[in-house]
Amino acid sequence: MALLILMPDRDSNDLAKALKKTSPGLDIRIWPEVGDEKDIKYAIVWNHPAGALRQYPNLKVIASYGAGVDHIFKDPDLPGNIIITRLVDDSLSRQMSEYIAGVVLNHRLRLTEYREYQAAGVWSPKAARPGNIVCLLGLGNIGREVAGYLSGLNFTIHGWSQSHKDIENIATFHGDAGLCEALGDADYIVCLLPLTPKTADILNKSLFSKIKKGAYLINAGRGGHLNEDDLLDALYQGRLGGACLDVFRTEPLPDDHPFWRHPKISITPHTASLTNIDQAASQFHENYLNMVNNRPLFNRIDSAKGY
Ligand code: NDP
Ligand code: OXD
Repeated sequence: MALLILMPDRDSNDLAKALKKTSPGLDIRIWPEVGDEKDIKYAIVWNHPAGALRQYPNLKVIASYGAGVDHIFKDPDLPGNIIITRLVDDSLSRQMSEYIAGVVLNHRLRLTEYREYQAAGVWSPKAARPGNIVCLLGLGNIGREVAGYLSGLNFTIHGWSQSHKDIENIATFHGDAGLCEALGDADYIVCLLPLTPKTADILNKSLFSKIKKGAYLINAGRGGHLNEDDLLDALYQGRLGGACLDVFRTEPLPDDHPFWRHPKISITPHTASLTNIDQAASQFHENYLNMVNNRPLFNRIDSAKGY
């Protein structure tokens, strides 16, 4: 019985080392040096090639090397009847909270603007931007933590989710009917949704038509949430005052992409919140043992919902 690491664009050796530290006896195979394919029962994946998971006839569990699982579901040739899990950990939520707070405060305090004035030798004091309402699209493990962090900084939080939520100090909204109200008069719109057929392209012309004029967009969910042409249009029309994007339809962002040089767009290279290898290794190991001992696995995905 063996565990496979299948992450073509990540350093698999670091994860293998962390797993070995937790469990020296574990039989770990690093793709593409898989050995006997029949041995593989548990696969840790990130951006695996489509169809690759079909090759393991005894595969029982696919574990995402991150919080998101869209990279798994986009494989049209995924084997059926398999348990899919994802990472849920404090470190992911904490990093995201700091990232979102950093971006919001940077915009509110005009820090990037002053850097530009500095480059031009201009002394131009201005008051901080007044807006302090943040609308979080997604109130899951990460969204809820971000909400608490920002409300501790005295921001007013609106949160939107699929199902009804009751969270202290947050105005909550849910479902299609609640979206318009959640966006309402928000100064910052933050996407922390999973990418599913229902949320794909959600940051589009129709949503931008419902927001407060000049609001600031932060997308740390997935590139597939954003209609890129609609964003460019909304920035040009002034519907949006600016945007900070961490995730993109194509990553790395292609050299000739218009976002690179857009004066109202800030870019970070999918680093809002990075998987902590040691925490991940300990979760994978625990769930691997759950599988071996026929115990229920934690952080399972509901395949019908897609997250
Ligand atoms: P969760 O599954 O815990 O939460 C998802 C949230 O989105 C839930 O509140 C859910 O509602 C809501 N949601 C899902 N579908 C809809 C819908 N159709 N309409 C309204 N709300 C919806 O995920 P996490 O919080 O752990 O992670 C969220 C995403 O963040 C990940 O999927 C990933 O894409 C992204 N991410 C990005 C990172 C980065 O570095 N940029 C790092 C880590 C994650 P409900 O609660 O009712 O189910
Ligand atoms: C994740 C990510 O989903 O890093 O964990 O995007």
